[in-house]
Amino acid sequence: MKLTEQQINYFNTFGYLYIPEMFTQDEIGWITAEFEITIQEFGGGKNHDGTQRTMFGGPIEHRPRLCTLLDDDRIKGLIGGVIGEDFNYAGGDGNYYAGDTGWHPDGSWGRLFSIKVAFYLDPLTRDTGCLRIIPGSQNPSHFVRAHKIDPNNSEALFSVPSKDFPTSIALESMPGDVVIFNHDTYHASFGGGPRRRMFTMNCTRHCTSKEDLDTLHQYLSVHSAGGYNIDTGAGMYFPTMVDTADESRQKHLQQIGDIHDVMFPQFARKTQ
Ligand SMILES: O=C(O)CCC(=O)C(=O)O
Repeated sequence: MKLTEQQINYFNTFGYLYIPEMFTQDEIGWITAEFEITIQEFGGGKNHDGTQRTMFGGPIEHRPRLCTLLDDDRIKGLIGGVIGEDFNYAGGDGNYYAGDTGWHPDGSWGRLFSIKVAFYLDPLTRDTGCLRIIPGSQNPSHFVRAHKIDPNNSEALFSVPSKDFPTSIALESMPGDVVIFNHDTYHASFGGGPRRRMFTMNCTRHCTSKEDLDTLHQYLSVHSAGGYNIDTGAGMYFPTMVDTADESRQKHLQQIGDIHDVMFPQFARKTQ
């Protein structure tokens, strides 16, 4: 998949891009089945009782077939189209969500540094927990950021419920659709049920400048296996992702894998 100039403009302007039906029903069928096995066997899903979110790291990294999402030309074209074909894969989270997720960005880097690709595995509407976005809020000059407005206080500030925060949009979605957004873009979900299934892939730019490398270190001090004090047994990534990687996938694992080993030597990959 190659993004059009208009899609790239859209992403850069509004901070997200929604691709309907990126995966066929057959494909999302196996993706969902693999996700279920993973969250049940690895991610704490067996204990999910719907009162709070169940979340685990590296959702695509535990099973060989899910790892291949990182080899998929559509996914690589989507991510590569916005942050460059040499992007770094940076893990992600798998979830059974329960209830609302308030408004938040995942970062405040002030520039396009990292993105999230989100897969929602159930049909979702504006009343049942679909992703909401404040378009343009990744931009430091956007009114939310410039005036330090917390959209979660919308009711108190404007007598408008948070879920209807002015200018926000509700991205109703079907399984197979995919959303990519800048980590700096404000997003939320309202009205979801007790077992809303969703997983993400995070990626950063490949870094060469000192500024970007400094940012990558800050990023990994929080958003990484080591940052969460988790020993994957293979450094930044869970072993299946690394063990089944061909040369092409390896390019997306190299930079962060190497830096993670230095930052978290207690979890570093063992050299043969
Ligand atoms: O679907 C949601 O609840 C929003 C997802 C989210 O907040 C996130 O991935 O950071």
